[in-house]
Amino acid sequence: MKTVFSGVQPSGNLHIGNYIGALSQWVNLQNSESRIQNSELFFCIVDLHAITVPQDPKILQEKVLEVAALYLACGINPKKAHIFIQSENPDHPYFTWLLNTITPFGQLERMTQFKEKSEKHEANVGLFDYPVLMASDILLYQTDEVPVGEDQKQHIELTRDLAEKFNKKYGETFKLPVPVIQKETARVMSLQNPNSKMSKSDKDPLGTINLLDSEKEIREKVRRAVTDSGSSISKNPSEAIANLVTIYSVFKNQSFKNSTSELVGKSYGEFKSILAGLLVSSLSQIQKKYQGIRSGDKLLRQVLDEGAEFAKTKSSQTLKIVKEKMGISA
Ligand code: ATP
Ligand code: LTN
Repeated sequence: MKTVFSGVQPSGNLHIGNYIGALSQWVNLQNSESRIQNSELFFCIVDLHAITVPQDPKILQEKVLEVAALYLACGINPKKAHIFIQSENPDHPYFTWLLNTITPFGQLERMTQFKEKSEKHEANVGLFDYPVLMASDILLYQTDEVPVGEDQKQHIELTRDLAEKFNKKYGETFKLPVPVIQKETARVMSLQNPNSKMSKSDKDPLGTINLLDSEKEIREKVRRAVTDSGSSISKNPSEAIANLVTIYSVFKNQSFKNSTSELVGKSYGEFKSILAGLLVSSLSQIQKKYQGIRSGDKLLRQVLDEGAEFAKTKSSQTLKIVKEKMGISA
């Protein structure tokens, strides 16, 4: 039995980078024939991570439900996967405290995401400890695989280090989880700056296409996406164009190579209008499902309650063993 765990922060609007780097991969894992029988899948909405940078409490509550509904709208099936809200399972912060006691301070100081985020926000202790909470999420379920975008690789390496350290100190307890990162699509870049990743917290709204953007917004953002000094698609497109072709490939469900051969010679203007049309039609399907799910939040609540209940039965088994090994009364 293989366990898969991943999560997204409800810290803003989900965008096509989240979809391409994470959600679409989760759906593929969920639906792959070889896995259906013997996988346990957990997809979490990590609200305790989200509050490591400032959030408006009312908006956060709404975003949690929005992200959960988007999981379903993008194709996560609650009959095949357990969807839950991180803060509804108190084992996560509890285990984080235990793991903190074996985490080297210097290793957290080297985390690139911490360095980047602490330049933008006041660095609180929670932001510093973010990777340990993530390690707890993963290790509590004896996870084998963690499907994520490239930016999370360092956090998963830390998770493996902590698992190994715990095993050495207290005896064999944890499996070592591996990151599952799709090479071609691991890092979708901002439409305005091909050197920085598309991100929920990007201040320039034109850089990010959100899953719930209107047709007008999608067309406008694609039209204004930066290109390069050329005028038509070449065999070896530059970074900015390659990023747009990557997005095209994922929604067209074909390889980057096939997309480039299909598009070569097309003017940037023509390509952009094809890409915008594809995004509008793909995202409108997700949006239709999303509206249906949100119109009956009771069902969503039921999915999240069941997810949390199941998650707790699993995590409590691990936590019990960990506490015994560490000499903490159960
Ligand atoms: P923030 O900007 O607030 O840090 P984010 O947009 O990076 O947020 P996360 O919640 O941190 O989103 O990421 C959720 C998942 O989406 C992770 O697996 C992450 O690797 C993936 N992801 C995020 N941005 C991208 C991107 N631009 N390209 C590919 N994958 C991405
Ligand atoms: N830090 C991750 C979100 C996250 C996560 C996890 C991903 C929190 N816990 C456990 C995979 C497994 C991010 O995407 N920013």
